[in-house]
Amino acid sequence: MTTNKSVLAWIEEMKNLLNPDKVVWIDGSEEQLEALRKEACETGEMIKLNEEKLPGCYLHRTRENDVARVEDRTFICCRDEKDAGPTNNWKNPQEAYQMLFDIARGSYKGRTMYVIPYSMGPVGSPLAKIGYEVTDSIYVVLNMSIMTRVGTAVEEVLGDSEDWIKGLHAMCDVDPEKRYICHFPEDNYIISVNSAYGGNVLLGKKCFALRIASYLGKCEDWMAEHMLILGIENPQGEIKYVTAAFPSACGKTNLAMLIPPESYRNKGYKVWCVGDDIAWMRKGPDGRLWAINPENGFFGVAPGTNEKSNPNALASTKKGTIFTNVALNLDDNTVWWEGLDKNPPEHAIDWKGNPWNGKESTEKGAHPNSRFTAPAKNCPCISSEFNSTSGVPVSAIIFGGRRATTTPLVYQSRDWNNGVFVGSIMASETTAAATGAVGVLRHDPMAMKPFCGYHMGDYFGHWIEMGKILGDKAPKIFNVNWFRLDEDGKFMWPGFGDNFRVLEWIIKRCEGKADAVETPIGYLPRPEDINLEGLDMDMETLKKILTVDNEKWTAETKEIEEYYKIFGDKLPAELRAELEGLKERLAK
Ligand code: OXD
Ligand code: MN
Repeated sequence: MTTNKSVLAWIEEMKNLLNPDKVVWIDGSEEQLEALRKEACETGEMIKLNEEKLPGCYLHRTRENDVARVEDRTFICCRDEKDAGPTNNWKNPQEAYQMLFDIARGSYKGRTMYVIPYSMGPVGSPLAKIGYEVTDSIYVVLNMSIMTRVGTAVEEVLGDSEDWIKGLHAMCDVDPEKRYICHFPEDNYIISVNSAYGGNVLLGKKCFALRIASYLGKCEDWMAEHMLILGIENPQGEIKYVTAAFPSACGKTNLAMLIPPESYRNKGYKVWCVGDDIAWMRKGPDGRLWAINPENGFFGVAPGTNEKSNPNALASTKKGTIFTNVALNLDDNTVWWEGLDKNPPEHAIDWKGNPWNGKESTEKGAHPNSRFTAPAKNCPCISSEFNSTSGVPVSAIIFGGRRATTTPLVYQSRDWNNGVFVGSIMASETTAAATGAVGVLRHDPMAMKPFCGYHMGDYFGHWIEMGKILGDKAPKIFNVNWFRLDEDGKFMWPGFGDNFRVLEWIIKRCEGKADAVETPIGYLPRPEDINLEGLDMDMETLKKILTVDNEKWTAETKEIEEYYKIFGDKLPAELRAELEGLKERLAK
């Protein structure tokens, strides 16, 4: 336990507010965590899985009404409503504190208050930051212990500093009507009440590492982004790093752990995963942009994860993992989800806790947003730099989305500002990671719409600023789309491991070793610039997904023009100029 006065004062405040029977400080020791796992199994909060097949693994089920992030109940509580911007919900901070404290008051009665000191980023890294979360959920403690670095070592690094983030989580009655996920960027404060679903309650992740951190990044000249980080090793042993932003559930975890096609593997190419969801990036001493993954585990979507789509993620879940809302196979006390294999269990319990026969039932066994919380160190392709306190240098930034039409397989932006424009016009068909309709096209600039802790127009401005700070050392910016469909609704690009072929072109472009053609939207590879060795794909299809359709793009610019209106005068002039430039080039 710490002697830090600011921490102790806040914990005292929390004790008085929440009225717990007991306070337990999480020290990060295996003994303490093991005792908590046991306790959670005794109360039914978690189920211990087959120790031989899945050592140290557990299953947890949330309430049926508490299975995803709740964007409509997520608020940015800054003093001036204008600073939250058009893409965030806003509440007045004083009113929000009052409302949330009223909801949480006394709610730990009869319960334990767990105090979790945690570091986002390797403990002691100059790029890392520290938070405290109080919670009345053992599930949260155990998940935070996988997703972040927790315990006494973190408190030692913090010392007497007041530079830390407060996080209050109270399960209360898990009442969806009183569920709020609130952020106070000006106070470094997060409050989450009436939920027990990961994305809403593991406060280090989206709440701190993106919403609060994006605001800190703007104030302190760095970037907190919804991006994976991966390293690509060539046969000479040189590793180049890229970061990539995709909206939720667009295959970010798959790309982060990709296995190159056999022909590349035989030559000695490898991919190393540094992170699958969040990147914190800062200008390094050498002037380049350096990135760390602030997390320590993967909170991945289970359905669709299998031996073919992502063997590395699957391997990561084989020990020390907490599964949430997947099906329980009663025959051998293991787990199952849709898309794991073609052999669903007959004797099972579905994610709602009901008996389930996977061979006969038309209901799903696992919730579409069911998750695994797996330690990053389990991942067979985890980067040797994963724990590096200085991070990794970024050669390229990749944006992408799920677009059935219009957006080609890959293109390179003309320069940094044009790249910021490309990120700002990102749009994607929605998935199950958040509540709401699935399959609807929505704008999701830089995949940050649900995660930017301040005005998105100012956020674009911050990106433009970072370009000036980095100058000619700035990473090159690209856009990819793995999801083009043909007339029959079939994917035109194989995706998964074959995405490596596109990464190869991207790296070669960064090294000045690959050709491209200039088009109105940016630089595209010629079909022959993408290596199809060992892939059964015809040139005609590749040509189609490497073509810029002027008509569709002209329609797109009209759409962008409409969309940009929501930013009003906060839209940087540079982005307006980029849009005008694109319109002119398309008209030629
Ligand atoms: C996630 C998300 O959980 O983006 O990573 O929804
Ligand atoms: Mn995410």
